[in-house]
Amino acid sequence: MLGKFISLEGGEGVGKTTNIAYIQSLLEENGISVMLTREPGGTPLAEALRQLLLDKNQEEITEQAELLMMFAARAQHIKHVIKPALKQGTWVLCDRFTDATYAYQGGGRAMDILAINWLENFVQGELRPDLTLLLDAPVQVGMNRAAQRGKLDRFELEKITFFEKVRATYLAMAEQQPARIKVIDAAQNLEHVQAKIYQLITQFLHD
Ligand code: T5A
Repeated sequence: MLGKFISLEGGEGVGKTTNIAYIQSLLEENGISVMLTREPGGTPLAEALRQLLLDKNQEEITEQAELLMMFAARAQHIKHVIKPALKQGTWVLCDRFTDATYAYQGGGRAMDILAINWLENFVQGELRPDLTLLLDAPVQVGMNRAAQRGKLDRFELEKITFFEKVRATYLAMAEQQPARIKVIDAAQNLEHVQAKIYQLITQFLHD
């Protein structure tokens, strides 16, 4: 049996990292073997690309280079980590995946969606998440939480309007693909957020 592929999405500071371990524990309580990973990243080369992508103290990265680096990291991640795990029956829980490219590069940077779509098919073939949990909160809520955590990375220095476009793109995708993308109100306290996650994961396990 192939493992299932679950991704976690949302804007800056909405709580993806905080909640991923909770989802892992819910799945493990049901006897499922789970691997946690993240994008960009997940392999040594992809993590090196992540460093370059998040580092604000370097030459300006063109939009095209940024998009290609995201997919270069993803190609490594899929071949060396995600597909082998799914093949073994391990479930993959990924902090961001290609929806982030549509939201940040497609929405935030207004890059050509057809180019993103072509790269998605080229790099992933048929691979898509089986379930995506979209943590959604007003931009300022997430930015305040991210700021409390300390130093801001290259993306977190973007203007509010950029993140408004990211959020709107995520919500539009959720509306277009309601069977896969489930929206969670992440402005609520952690207890509420995790109660909703519990409900969605339980439902997914019984479908
Ligand atoms: N990117 C990524 C692209 O542009 N294109 C792509 O294709 C991909 C894959 C990656 C960056 O790369 C971009 C997007 C990103 O800018 P990242 O580290 O994955 O960076 O993403 P970030 O959003 O920067 O991750 P963060 O760690 O900032 O946000 P999280 O993980 O969503 O938030 P988390 O869990 O660290 O929580 C932030 C703070 O809020 C508190 C937590 O305790 C923490 O202090 N918190 C709450 N407080 C109150 N109530 C709640 N419900 C809370 N939930 C969390």
